[in-house]
Amino acid sequence: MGLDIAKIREQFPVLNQEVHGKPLVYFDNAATTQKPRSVLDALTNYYSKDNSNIHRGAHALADRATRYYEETREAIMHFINARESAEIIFTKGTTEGINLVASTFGRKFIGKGDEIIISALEHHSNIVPWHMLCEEKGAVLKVIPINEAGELIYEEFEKLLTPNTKLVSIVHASNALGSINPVKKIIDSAHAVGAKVLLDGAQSSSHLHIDVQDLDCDFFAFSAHKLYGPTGLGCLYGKREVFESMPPYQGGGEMIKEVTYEKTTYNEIPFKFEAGTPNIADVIAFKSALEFINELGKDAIKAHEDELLAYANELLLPIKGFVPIGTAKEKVSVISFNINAMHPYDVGMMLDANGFAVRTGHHCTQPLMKRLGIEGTVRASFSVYNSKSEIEKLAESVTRIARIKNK
Ligand code: C6P
Repeated sequence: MGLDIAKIREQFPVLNQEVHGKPLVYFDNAATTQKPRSVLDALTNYYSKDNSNIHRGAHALADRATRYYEETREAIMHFINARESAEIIFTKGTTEGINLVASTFGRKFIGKGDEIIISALEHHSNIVPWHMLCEEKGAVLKVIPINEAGELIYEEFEKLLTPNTKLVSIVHASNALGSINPVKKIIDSAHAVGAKVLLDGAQSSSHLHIDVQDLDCDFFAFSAHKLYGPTGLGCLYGKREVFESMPPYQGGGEMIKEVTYEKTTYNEIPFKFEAGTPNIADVIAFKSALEFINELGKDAIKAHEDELLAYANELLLPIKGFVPIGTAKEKVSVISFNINAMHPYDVGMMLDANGFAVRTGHHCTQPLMKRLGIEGTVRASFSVYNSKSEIEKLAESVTRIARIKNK
């Protein structure tokens, strides 16, 4: 049996509003998802009952807050099937996770003439940290090309691999086009030349079943806010032996074992990478977001989102003037498009006037837009609380907007 979408929507107070006099249709889920009541309640509960610093105080509140905080780490371990919770580090988001790897693993293990491979589908947060590292170290950044459908060309990836490849850092699912990359094959081939692999899971974590042991990736970075959780929070998974081989990220409280004026010895993982008072409330509330997902079931969520994507394709593709951007065979529930030669921003404004929240522009993937020869796209991205009737409304609006230019 399918999910009861009306019932699910009741859990998201923000969805129940009008925008410009029209019911809100929230199709900007790839940017951030809305939060269920349980997450909002968890935040309020924490601040009204448990607020305390963690891992430090010997009092009841500190003890409770620490327990709840570490329970989220355990929940994430199960969510991505890590071997142990010590392999989960809390960050600000995917961006910080990737920067952490660049600053620690990168600084220690990547040197002059070494190679890092990314793909043509990357978000800026999986390009810029490597530019910064390459500039500092004299390393080389290589880019796996894509075909016209927005699919990575696997054969070209194999040609880029050399004994100098130290890291392959690749997006699991593209935020701009939705393409899902063949990451398992990529990981196996990268390991065969001794390279480590980082997966940018910002988009895949919300749509696909993630099993880091099965994937065998060395790092997996993702953001809580794209998984119905709070903003400003993310996770970086890393294999224990890889994390242990890396120097710390930031220095400060909590990440130390002992400090003298002469010397610091560092704490065990994961604490070695979590300097300072962390984002306690949001970590605790994130557990409620994971429970929300687990209760519905990842498979049921994916089935619903796949159905929405198929329905959107069915209704939108025949519209005269509708230009799909990114037609990969394997996609998460993201549909990027342009209408005739209209500027995506203008289309976005017209959709906004009709109550639709979509993203327009380059989606923080400027090199990808350049590769596709466009300035940007309009992106509608679907989530578990979206309905087929919302897709029908989108198709009606797109038809009306396309007529402006087709007259
Ligand atoms: N993409 C989008 O609208 P942060 O901002 O750190 O939570 O996530 C960065 C990030 C990294 N990789 C991918 C594939 C992403 O999609 C994102 C965030 C949002 O597409 C905001 S730019």
